[in-house]
Amino acid sequence: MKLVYAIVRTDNEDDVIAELAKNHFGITKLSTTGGFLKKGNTTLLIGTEDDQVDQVIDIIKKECGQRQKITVNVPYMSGAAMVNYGTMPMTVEIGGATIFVTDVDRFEKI
Ligand code: 2BA
Repeated sequence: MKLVYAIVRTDNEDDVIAELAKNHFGITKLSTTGGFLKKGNTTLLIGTEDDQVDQVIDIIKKECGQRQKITVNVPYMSGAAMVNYGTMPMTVEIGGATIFVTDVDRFEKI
């Protein structure tokens, strides 16, 4: 058995969850925050059999769409510490999903 962690944009979560649920996958949704942009995103935990992992990833791919470039203002500090704080524009890629697949040693519902 595997546990899939999928970090998706909050905009995409409803579509991904609906399609996974339609295909009878169990899902837990966590409200999370990206460490870089400090914006809300959604982490889905999906426990599934090994031979269904590709189907899970295909659904996530289809519902999350292509990655796209956006420009965001990220904080920076210049000069002496604690003196000059500001933001600077930076282009980052968002969208799609970040997926980790891990082995599950034991799974029980009690
Ligand atoms: P954030 O950490 O808020 O990152 C948002 C986007 O900013 C990233 O998109 C990436 O394009 C860019 N980015 C992140 N760290 C960067 C850095 N140190 N320098 C320059 N640009 C950077 P994604 O790669 O699609 O990641 C989307 C979200 O997935 C991340 O949100 C984070 O919550 C999660 N994530 C991505 N990689 C991860 C990893 N290796 N471990 C755990 N979570 C991860």
